[in-house]
Order: sequence, then structure tokens, then C-alpha cells
Amino acid sequence: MRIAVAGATGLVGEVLLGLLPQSRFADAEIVALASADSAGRCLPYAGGELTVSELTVDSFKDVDLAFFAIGDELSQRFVPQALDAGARVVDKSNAFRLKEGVPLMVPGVNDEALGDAKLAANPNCTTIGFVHAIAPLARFGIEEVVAATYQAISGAGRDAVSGFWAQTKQALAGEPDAYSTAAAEALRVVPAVDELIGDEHKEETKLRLESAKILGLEDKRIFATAARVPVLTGHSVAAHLKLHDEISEEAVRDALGESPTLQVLPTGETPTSADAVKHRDRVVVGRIRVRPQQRTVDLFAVADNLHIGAALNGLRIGELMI
Ligand code: 2RA
Repeated sequence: MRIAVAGATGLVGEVLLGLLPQSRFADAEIVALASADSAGRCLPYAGGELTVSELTVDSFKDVDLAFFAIGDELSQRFVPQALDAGARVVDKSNAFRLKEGVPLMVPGVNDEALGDAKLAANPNCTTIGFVHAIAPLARFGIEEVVAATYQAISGAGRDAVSGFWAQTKQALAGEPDAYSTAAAEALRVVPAVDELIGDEHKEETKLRLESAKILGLEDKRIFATAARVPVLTGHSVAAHLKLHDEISEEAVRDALGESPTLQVLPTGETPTSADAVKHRDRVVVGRIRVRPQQRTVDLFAVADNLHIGAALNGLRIGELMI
């Protein structure tokens, strides 16, 4: 089997290359693809090395499965080429997520949505953690969800991480420039992730529309505020759910506890973004508060935005596809 990784030099590509040798695709031949600037670079792979090739229209000859972890425009251009060449494709960009007929997959939550699709979309990293955390409560009928996110810098990519360190050094040195632009994220909380359209930032729109598609909810019943926080890896979300059916504390805890993709902390233990990195293949949930009279549940969930929130989710989609 031949597997292509487009965006092999990015943060998500790097994690995917770390996961592939331990996956069902351990024996596959890997084609590492990136922009012309990175062509010829050597990347560590399974104790050896891979040489990066330039991503071109001819990159997908004899490729069985292609993972894309590149930007929207590049995905729009190259995903059709990969499909035409006969590959199955898992795309991490925003290009196809809401397209009708393209399943938006969170394995463990909506596996049945895949069917025999040749192209599947990998949701936004914030959506994946959130959906894992609230999906077990769908059995009680989710009437409304209010979510506040606390998103790590690595969600915005390698350049954002470098920028964060540079700004942090400036801020610690007392240089005012670190605080001079709206984009500065060092040592502060910025509730503005991605472009503002109307009264909603794009990140909030993604969380609303993607979660609605995956869980079959009405998107108008999902309210989100997304913030960037000075954390390197580990997206967090505080969610308040209004449920339709009668609930008890025990029934809610049982439902969450039955999910194989959740690590539910006992009462009194607090999930932090560090737990996300410790349990990279699960979403860690805690601070569970159930109000049976009001039929509401509050919870706090943390997820490694590069592993379960991105590369691992993509890999699991690929494993379902082949
Ligand atoms: C972020 N979820 O954290 C977005 C995109 N990966 O920036």
C-alpha cells in the first residue's frame, strides 16, 4: 500500500508521521509531500528517514490513501487530483467539511456516516474534542449547548508557535510591541480566533456548523465563544448543555463513562490542558455538574489538538476507509 501525507512538514503532518508506523498502515510505503521550499528535506520516520517531495498534480500516482494537512486553497486544488488518480482522501482543511455528500468524521462518534465515501473530511481540532465530550449525552436529546473554548497556540500552526515564543520574549522583556497588535497572543487571553464575520469569529462558526453536521443537531442551538490562550498544546472547552429528557447524575456519568474515547475524571479531580497531552488518544472530561431539575449538564473537556484533535482522528478515518 502507498500512502501520501500532504503537509508532511507541518505540525499535524509531523504527528501523523509519528503515528503511522504504529498503525494498521505500518507496512505501507509513505510519500511525504510539502511545498517546493521543503522538497529534499529529510524527516524522521519509523527509525529511518523520508525525503520530502514537492506536492504537484502528479504526486498521487498509485497512491491508495492520501492524508491532507494543508491549507484550504491547496486542498481545493490538489484533493480532486488525488481522487482522480484513484486515491481515497482524508482532508483536514476547511475546504470540504460542510459540502453535502462529504462525510465529516469523528471515528467513535459517527462511523456510520462514512459509507463508501472516497473523500472524508477531518473536522476542526476544536470541534473534535467538543463532539467527543458531548456525543454520549445525545441520547438524552440535546436542546441547546453553550460552549466557551480555550485554544492552544499550536492549533494555529508552526508559524504561530514561533510567533508566540518571539512575542513572549518581548513581553517578558517589557517591550510594548508585544501588545501592540490584535494578533499578539503572548501572555493573554484573546477571544478572537480567526476572522470576524458579522458577530461571529470563523472558529465559532466552524464549531457550530461542524458539530451540528456530525451530531445531527440544529446549528442555531449551539452557541460558542472561542478564545486563544497562552498554552502550547491542548484545547479546552467548557460546555453547558440543556437536555430534553429527564436525567440523573448517575445516568449522565454512566453515559459519559461508557464512551471508549473519553477519560472521565472522578469528582474532585480537575482536567487541565496538561491532561490532554498526557492522554493524547482520548478526550479528558471533568468538572461534571448535573442539575436534574433544570435538565442541564456542565462539563469541562480537554483534548490534544494535534493528536486526537487532528492527526489521530485523520488516521482513524483512514483506517475506517481502507
Ligand atoms: C485553531 N482550531 O486552533 C483552529 C485551527 N486548527 O487555530
